[in-house]
Amino acid sequence: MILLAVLAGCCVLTAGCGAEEEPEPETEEEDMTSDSDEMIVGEDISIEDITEFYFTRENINYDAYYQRYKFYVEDGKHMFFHETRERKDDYGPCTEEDTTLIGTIELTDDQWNEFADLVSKGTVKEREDSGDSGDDGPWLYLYWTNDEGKYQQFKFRSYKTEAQFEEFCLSLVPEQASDPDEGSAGSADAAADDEIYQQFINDELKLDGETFSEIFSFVKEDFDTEPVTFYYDVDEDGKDELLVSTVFYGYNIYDVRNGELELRDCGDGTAAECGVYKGNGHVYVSHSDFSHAGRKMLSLVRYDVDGVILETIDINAEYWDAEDDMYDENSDFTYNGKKITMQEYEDYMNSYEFIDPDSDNARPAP
Ligand SMILES: [Ca+2]
Ligand SMILES: [Ca+2]
Repeated sequence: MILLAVLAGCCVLTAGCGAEEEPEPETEEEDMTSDSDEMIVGEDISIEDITEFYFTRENINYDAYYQRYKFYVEDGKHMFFHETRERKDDYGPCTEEDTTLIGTIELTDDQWNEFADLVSKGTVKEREDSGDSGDDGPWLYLYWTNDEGKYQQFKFRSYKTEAQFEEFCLSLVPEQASDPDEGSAGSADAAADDEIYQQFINDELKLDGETFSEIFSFVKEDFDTEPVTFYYDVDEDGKDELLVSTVFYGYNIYDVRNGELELRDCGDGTAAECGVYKGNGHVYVSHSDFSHAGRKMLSLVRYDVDGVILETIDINAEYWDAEDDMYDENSDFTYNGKKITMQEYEDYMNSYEFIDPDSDNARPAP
């Protein structure tokens, strides 16, 4: 299936620049290109002269990761290389031993042209010893025939293009790395998945020896209500997963993998209620705590179809001393551990939409 482990540093930044992106209209392009020390790809530098392009994103802090994409020309062929390293729950830097996914593919002309479109109108300037800015990049370098070994530091024409570039790279990885028959069998697969979910709901299929009614009997006993079931495509592969709302602990999310029903994720007590959010161009499974005093914690993970975590985002507010149990400008706000302002916190929170049975593309499960 898709997106075998491509990591997600991407989104850390995609989200990060999401906030910056909007206020920067077209004028930004003009600003960048007016600098005489910069050369414009596709104008000053011919696409045919590109020999290599490196995209690297790295986090050496907690939950360390490393993501590299490389486009290059070899023996007249257009090639794409990708490498993902992950050190979950640990500090970096990641090394070769942490590699979770790596591969090289030959690109079609269409794919290479898409790459060319994405880098065109980007700029190249003399390399600086950038030093460590402490963020996760990306660091971008374009090598071309007359770069003199120094005019290689690349910048996309806009943040939006940079985000599109990462999306494009992600799309290149899965198709080659896994499940080649995904596309053609898509809708038949989806119907087969639905049938399995339906059997489960009807108590005709057990999971780990328990029927649906047995698993969710506590909802009726504890909360005197029925679990609500609905379908939503949580891992963005075009096939829906089954979501069962258990009230206080949020959703149990079920997936079908290789024809077998699996529990993808679920709540972990009221301090880690499970939900689904849409935002930042993706769908995320959340664990949140909005119900206890002194904090609002939201942790988002993005899964691929195999249940591999591609990205995590933590957005937290803490205000332990607040007498009215409300945050204010002086509370502690963080995004992936980095301090942010209250305004930034609210902007992030507002950019994610909680998914429930009434959301767009949610489908009732009878
Ligand atoms: Ca899906
Ligand atoms: Ca699925």
